[in-house]
Amino acid sequence: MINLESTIIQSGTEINIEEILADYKLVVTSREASVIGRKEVFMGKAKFGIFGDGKELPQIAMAKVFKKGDFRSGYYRDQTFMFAIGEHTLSEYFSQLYAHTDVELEPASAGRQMNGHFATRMLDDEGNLKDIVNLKNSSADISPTGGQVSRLLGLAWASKLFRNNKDLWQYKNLSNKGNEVAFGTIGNAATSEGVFFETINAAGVLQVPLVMSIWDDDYGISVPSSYHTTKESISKALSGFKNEKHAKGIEIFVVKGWNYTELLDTYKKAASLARTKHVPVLVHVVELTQPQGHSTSGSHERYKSKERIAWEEEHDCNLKMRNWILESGFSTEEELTILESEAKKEAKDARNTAWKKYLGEIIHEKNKLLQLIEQTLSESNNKTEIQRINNELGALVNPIKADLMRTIRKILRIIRSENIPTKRDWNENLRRMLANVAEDYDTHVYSEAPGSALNVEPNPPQYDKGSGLVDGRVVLKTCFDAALKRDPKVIAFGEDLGKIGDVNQAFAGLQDKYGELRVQDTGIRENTIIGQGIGAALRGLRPIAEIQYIDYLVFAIQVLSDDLATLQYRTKGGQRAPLIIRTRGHRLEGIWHSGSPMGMIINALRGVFVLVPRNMTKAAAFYNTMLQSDDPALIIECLNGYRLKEKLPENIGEITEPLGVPEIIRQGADITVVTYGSMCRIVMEAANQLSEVDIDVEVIDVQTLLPFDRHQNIINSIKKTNRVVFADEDVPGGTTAYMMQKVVEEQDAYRYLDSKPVTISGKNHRPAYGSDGDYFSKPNIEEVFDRIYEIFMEVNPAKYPEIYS
Ligand SMILES: Cc1ncc(C[n+]2csc(CCOP(=O)(O)OP(=O)(O)O)c2C)c(N)n1
Ligand SMILES: [Mg+2]
Repeated sequence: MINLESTIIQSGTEINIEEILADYKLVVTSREASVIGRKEVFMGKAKFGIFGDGKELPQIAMAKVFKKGDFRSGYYRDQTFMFAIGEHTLSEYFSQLYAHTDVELEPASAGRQMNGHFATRMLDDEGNLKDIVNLKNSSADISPTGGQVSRLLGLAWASKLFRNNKDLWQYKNLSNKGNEVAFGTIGNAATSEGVFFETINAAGVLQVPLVMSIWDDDYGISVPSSYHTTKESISKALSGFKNEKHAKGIEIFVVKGWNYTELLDTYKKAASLARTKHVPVLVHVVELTQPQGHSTSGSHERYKSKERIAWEEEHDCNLKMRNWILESGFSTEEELTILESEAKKEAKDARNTAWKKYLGEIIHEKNKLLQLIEQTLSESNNKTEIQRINNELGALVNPIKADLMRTIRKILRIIRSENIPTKRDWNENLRRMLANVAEDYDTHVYSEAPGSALNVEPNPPQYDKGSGLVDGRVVLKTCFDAALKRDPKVIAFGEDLGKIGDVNQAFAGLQDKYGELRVQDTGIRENTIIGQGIGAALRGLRPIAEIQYIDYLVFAIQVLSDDLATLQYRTKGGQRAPLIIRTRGHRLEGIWHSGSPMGMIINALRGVFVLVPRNMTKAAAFYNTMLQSDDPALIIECLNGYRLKEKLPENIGEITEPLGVPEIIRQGADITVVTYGSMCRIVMEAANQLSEVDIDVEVIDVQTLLPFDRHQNIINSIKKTNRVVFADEDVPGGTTAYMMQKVVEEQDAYRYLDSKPVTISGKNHRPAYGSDGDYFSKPNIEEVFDRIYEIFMEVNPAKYPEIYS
């Protein structure tokens, strides 16, 4: 008989035997899910599998201290944790393995992510944040190893802001005065990534409630720790970060991953330190194993020695727990065997349920198509070919949607010249299926909720008689001042942004006015500046993260592209991070202070709006627009525009600018130039000079690259002028090629062109230093003049003789 009385174990952690056995059952269930999952892949029922076997026990301990309002930012091994906090069911686990696109059955990603990529749904149907303080939250995983820790910093930092800024206490659905802890997990090998060190350092500097667990199994796929980590131990390597009495750092714990009581004890201490004192904690969980190897892509016998495999078998955390239960007399062999078989049955049943639901829908569709083929066979003269397709489809045991789509398309191709009744049915099926798969795979790149940035109403600037001319930076400063005043959730941070108010002084004096918690300096660490913003935005704040120059955005492209840009897509609208990234670029001085790598940016950042205002009033309008919306955006100010004079609108705090609406900034009849940003001024001046030789240029500022001309207005200009030039400062074939594709292909501009479409861009190298470097690296007024003049030389050589001979 088992004694069900409470038992006291280690450092006063009290736990009763029922709980111990429930924990054991969960780790066994989780292990079984991994075992079955691997088999499913090998049976061809799923494409790829990566599982949490060998890492079960520490996750139970972490789950025990994970409270409502807390956040996880982890990686693909965390299934046991997700089961334990009740935010991932076994059938959801298998539905994800099968890539089921039903969001009810696969709420993490609706079939968009590989298995083991967890996420909770944080938004309601209207796209509003739920009462996240009463939910156990997991931010959405990404596959790039280590990529999750940048966002972890932000999730933890938000607690600090919520605790220390009393103006935020009113948002009771977001935070309970900053008591929330952000729990991170990362593999031992992934700690070699630069962003891990950047995050640890920033956490120590910021003193934020972050508990970073390292699941250490001594390997990263086939590569052992000796290749990854100094001293083969990340906790040893990081020991200089350790908290000291008079020097704040991070707390470091090392614990064996198979020791249940030690784990409970350690996580209790770690969470308490983080929660009560906002001390960042690192928990290095050692001696973990990987019983099935890394993933379904290979077997670990290829790279682990026999001795290592034997050691892993012996130190399997589930086995160790079992032995401990028996040795402690908490249960008997017989009882554990029963419990284990129950656990296994639960996993198997969940597999069966999930598979049935997944396949059931497709088989239903398949049968409908087979019936339709029967009918078509009776109508068509192409019986042999149709019969062959019938046989192919009929033979498929586990069809996928692509098989059905292929069938429909092939049948329609075969009957293309026949006028038979079922043709209409086939076309209907095609349309229905295309709509379904578009919904499954091609939605939620941006917000589709009422809060989409595309729904923000335009509000133009108003000027009264007293509106004087001021420096561009003052226009921005007035806008930021109004935003900070309006909403306590607005925060701004970046290198040199706090004390001096950014290198161009658009935040000058605002730290004094709103305090360090609202307007903050950061270290030089672009990746985690963005991570700070993503985490804070996920938690309902309205961050403006500044990257000092666009050229340094390259350091952050990874997190922007992998994390921020994919967030809404990879959760099918289950999460959003309306982060605004502020930066400046285009023209100034030298290789790293005048870049305009817009092609790189727009191609890497689908999912983030990219706005390229030509002056600071436009920039201010975009900040206001984005602050009213659910979507993230990158706003690139013109580096040479801070000292240019602009009229200060009296309604600067309210002006908004619609996204994807180009503006004609000069009317003209002969040729259309499509451009943006700093190039607007160059093109406008060239246009003035061209008018002197009787060439009347229409200049269009596209204003936003993502989205681009949503209402397809540029074509109307080309219908009038019949000629088009795309101009910018990017490399040849960069964003000018993108704009050309959007206009010539998508808007069918080729139909109206009387001359070949032309691109004017920067040179094939980064801009050289100095005013001459600028003149000879970027398009200049004379070059724009000449390239446009050349077009007219071809049109009318008599009127436009060669200038240079
Ligand atoms: C940035 C990046 N590089 C490489 C990979 C391929 N990859 C996936 S998992 C992995 C090993 C990770 O090992 P570790 O961090 O120790 O985690 P474990 O799988 O051992 O738990 C690698 C190299 C990746 N996903 N992302
Ligand atoms: Mg590892």
